[in-house]
Amino acid sequence: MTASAPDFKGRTVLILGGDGFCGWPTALRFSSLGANVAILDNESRRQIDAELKVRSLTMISSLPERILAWAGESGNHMGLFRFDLATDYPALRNLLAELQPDIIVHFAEQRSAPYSMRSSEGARYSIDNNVRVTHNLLAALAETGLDPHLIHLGTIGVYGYANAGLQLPEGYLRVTAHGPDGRDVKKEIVYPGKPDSVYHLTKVLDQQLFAFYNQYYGLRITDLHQGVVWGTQTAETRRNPHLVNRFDHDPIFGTVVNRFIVQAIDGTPLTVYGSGEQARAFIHIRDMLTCITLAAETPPEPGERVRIVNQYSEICTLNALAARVSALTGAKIDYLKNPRREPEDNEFEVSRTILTSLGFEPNTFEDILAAEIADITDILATQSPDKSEFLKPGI
Ligand code: NAD
Ligand code: USQ
Repeated sequence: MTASAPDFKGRTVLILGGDGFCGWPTALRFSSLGANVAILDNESRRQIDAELKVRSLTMISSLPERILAWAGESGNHMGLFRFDLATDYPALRNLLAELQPDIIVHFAEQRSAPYSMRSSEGARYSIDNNVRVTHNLLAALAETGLDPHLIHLGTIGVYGYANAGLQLPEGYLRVTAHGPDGRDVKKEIVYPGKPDSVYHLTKVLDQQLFAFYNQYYGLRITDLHQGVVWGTQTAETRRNPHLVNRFDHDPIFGTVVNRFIVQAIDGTPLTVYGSGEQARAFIHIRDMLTCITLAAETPPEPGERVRIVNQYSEICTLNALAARVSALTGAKIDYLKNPRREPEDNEFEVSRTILTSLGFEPNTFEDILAAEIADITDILATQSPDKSEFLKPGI
């Protein structure tokens, strides 16, 4: 945390994907810190919920209701724009030219690895949507000549999870290249992507797009390589039932910590995939907000290469995580055949120099898991009308 609360008064912040799990609380946070906030979302995620016949366990209000409730609570009016970033380039270009944002936070992608791997349709949609959204945005910034700070939510999964004893750097790798003519050249390259899903592949492709538009057009970009997000409520989403954040628990969009918490509350066993020795990086949603505002306060200098920042609070294995949840709740643990193709006993060391140097102090499971379980128990008691919707075992 920084010593004093950041101040974004007078700054215009555009949140792409501002109806989502990460985007909605981020929009509220920037608004509460004084920024003029606009949300752009095509509500595709709500449509995917309907397609998959799943829903957030919290009763999320419609986007206009959310915006209205926030105006009532805070007196701050957020702009709302609803169109598809992948297919409506003119609308995007015109909106940017009109708003002239100082900061753009880009969350607007299909973010589920299982969704991208469940069918060729899921894979094609993930590539088509994510790559086109990112490229349309970059092309529109180049065309309009605007110079906002673009903050993208990327993923630690771009590095792959089997890093064979190497501590993962923040985006760039120093290498000595052995040329075919026998000469050695030292250089820094973007860490070679090793995605485990088509979704993660889209983030690897995003990295190349960012590198090109940064080098050619001088766009100022921060790419946050984020771990698995958990938790749900933030200081702002608690202020009114219409502001509640989404809580995904299904096997496609529910991330593992939130699934384990709901399983424990529901009295069903925790579903550990495979050996459970997979190590992952995790971050609570409130820490995510701290990191995004820290990044927003410290934009790259003009001419600086894409700033790649590893964003997580803690690394642990799924077994360690399940043991913690079980110790707090008495939940049993089930080991299921792993539905994913992923390394199951990876060493995983990831540097986090930049955020630490900016003053980020992470919350760990030790610090906040028990309180989060209690909190989610309370939220679900009031927010989840149909308890039978709770986790079904399986993938
Ligand atoms: P989410 O699915 O809840 O939200 C994404 C939002 O983007 C949705 O509201 C969706 O409607 C919107 N969107 C998607 N395509 C769009 C398009 N073409 N035009 C306009 N809007 C569009 O996902 P999330 O969990 O909030 O994740 C947000 C971002 O953060 C993603 O890019 C994801 O890769 C990244 N991230 C998430 C996590 C996590 O654990 N949730 C971890 C690391 C990184
Ligand atoms: N897992 C289980 N049991 C479950 C669900 C998942 O053991 O019930 C395991 C998975 O096999 C995997 C790990 O938990 O090993 C994480 O899975 P997840 O579904 O929680 O998260 P993941 O697919 O990695 O994706 C999430 C977000 C994605 C983001 C990524 C960050 O959905 O948008 O990019 O976390 S990272 O993992 O660092 O790449």
